[in-house]
Amino acid sequence: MGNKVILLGNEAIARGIVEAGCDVAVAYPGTPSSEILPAVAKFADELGTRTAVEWAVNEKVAFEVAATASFTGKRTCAIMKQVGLNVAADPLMSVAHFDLAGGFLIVSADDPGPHSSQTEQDSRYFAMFAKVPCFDPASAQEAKDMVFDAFDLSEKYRMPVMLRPAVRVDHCRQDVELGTVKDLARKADFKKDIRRWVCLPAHVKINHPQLNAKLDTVREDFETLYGRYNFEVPAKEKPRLGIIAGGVSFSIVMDLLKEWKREDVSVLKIGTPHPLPVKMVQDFIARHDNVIVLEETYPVIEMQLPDRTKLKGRWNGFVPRAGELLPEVIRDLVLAALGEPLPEAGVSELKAAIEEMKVTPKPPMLCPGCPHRASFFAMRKALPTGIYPSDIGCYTLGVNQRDVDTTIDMGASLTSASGFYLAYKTDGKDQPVVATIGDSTFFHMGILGLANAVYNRHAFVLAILDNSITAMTGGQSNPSVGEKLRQGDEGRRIEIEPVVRGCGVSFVKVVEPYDTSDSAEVFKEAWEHAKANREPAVVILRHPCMLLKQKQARVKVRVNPDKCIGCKYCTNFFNCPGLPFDETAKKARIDERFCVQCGVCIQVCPHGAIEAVEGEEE
Ligand SMILES: Cc1ncc(C[n+]2csc(CCOP(=O)(O)OP(=O)(O)O)c2C)c(N)n1
Repeated sequence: MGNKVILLGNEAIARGIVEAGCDVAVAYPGTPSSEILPAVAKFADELGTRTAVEWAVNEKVAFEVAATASFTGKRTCAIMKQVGLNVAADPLMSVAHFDLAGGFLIVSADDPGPHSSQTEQDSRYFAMFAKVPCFDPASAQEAKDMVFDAFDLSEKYRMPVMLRPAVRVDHCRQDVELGTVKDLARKADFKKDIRRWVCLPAHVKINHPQLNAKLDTVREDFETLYGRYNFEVPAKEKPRLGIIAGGVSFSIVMDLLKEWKREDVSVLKIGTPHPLPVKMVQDFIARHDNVIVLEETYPVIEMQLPDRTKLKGRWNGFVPRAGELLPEVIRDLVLAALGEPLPEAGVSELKAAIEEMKVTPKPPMLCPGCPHRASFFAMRKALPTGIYPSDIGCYTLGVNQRDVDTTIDMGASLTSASGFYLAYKTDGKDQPVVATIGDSTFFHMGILGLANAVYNRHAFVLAILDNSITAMTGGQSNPSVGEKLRQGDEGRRIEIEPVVRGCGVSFVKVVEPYDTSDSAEVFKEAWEHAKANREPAVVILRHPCMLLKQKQARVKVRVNPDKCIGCKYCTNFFNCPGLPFDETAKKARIDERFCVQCGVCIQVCPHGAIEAVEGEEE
């Protein structure tokens, strides 16, 4: 039937964005949303649309660029992960009040669990907070369909609309129906109107009640016109349980009921959790004595109900208040609600299969040959009594070798360095502090912290770990790379050094992190400069990410067993997968499976036990 292909959930969303006639798509990467924008560019290239596709420097910028483009009457979207919406919260709150012209879609991907985020927050809460409608897909196909409806709804009520896919939808694979591009043939036509586009308090006084009225009408629409997303799957027998399920929990519940061949459970699917179709939900509750609510991760559906007395959910703690609703969690909750014992089958089989595979779980680590490892090593060698505030990127994994003392959110390495500086300064103490930040994160939010530190004369060292890529999220471009996504588009590279100098920093040195002795000397010099001049000193450690697969000199190494005393210095302070500690021999060894022959570890061993193998240097 039709033209179906297997797509990743994020690709399905991207395909929906292109087919729906979106003219401007802007994003900042972040798992689990990162695949959406590159797929928008790919489909736009394939389908020959005019869509502008851009990585922005951060989510606030992405949001404002896309939102403003919609003021011209075009369809636009801003894409981010859930914590990205925190960064874009300011424009979200005000643009919600606007009477928009073109459809404006916000895609905010959630990470229940969390798998790769610093919080487990629920973007639907933000939709409630900002008073914007929200769609919550249960599958890849539904996510694609919802993109169309979200754009239509946004244009019907001239307000932003959110799509919040959770990680299991983003990263599932499903056969998805492909369609053609909706040719809207719109021309940008910005109609000046300060009442509409300037968020003065006087205008908000009019716009806020209007926003409330819009929301009431959207709620009515969700009660009546969106039966494809909000519907009941009634029990064939007298129901012993009613389940209200949002997002991907619905798909899991349906799979379980099918597997169990249960006919005594009714399910109410809610695909539009905000504003909640309250009457529909209340009617379902009234017809069931025993009701549970399954939604990730906050009780958003529950909160919007005036009477929760009958509900078993996250609000009253029946459903755990945190964590992903995995199939085994939902299974246990449904059986507990039915008062039935847990069957052993399913999940224990899964556990047995995992055990059979003999997978040894390993914590995430920096890759072998990662330049960040060498940078950290040098920094610590130079300033062993330092405090090391860090940031969000691959380098957060420096926590394994104790080179990361704090992380808060993107850009906080610098501001935390300022905080430490001020705290110690009030005691009259010169405490060495080295902040570490990557190139993408520097442009995302770091520049502001640097300007603040220069202005206020905060003495610390800033190490910019420039691997010329946004590695953590899969290798996207950023201003220090300068590449764009659509074929034929040209970006422009921004060099970090002039930006740093432009912020007023006088000590700026670029070093090769693989040469740890040289960079350690520069770190010492930088700290002396920062202390003497009461200003941040910047060391840029530049070496391409190993994943960029650039050709580099290779040095074959070995551990000389006569010199290795088994002190574990290399394991504790370098922590390379290619250099494990052999607990039987009580000595370090080279694991050829992982070693990339970067040769940096030769500089690490205080006893000179790691040696280049003669004649093997390239
Ligand atoms: C507000 C926010 N947006 C996006 C992310 C996802 N994210 C994690 S690290 C990172 C950037 C990493 O790039 P960079 O700083 O260059 O360091 P690298 O990983 O290349 O070492 C991003 C975008 C996030 N955690 N928080």
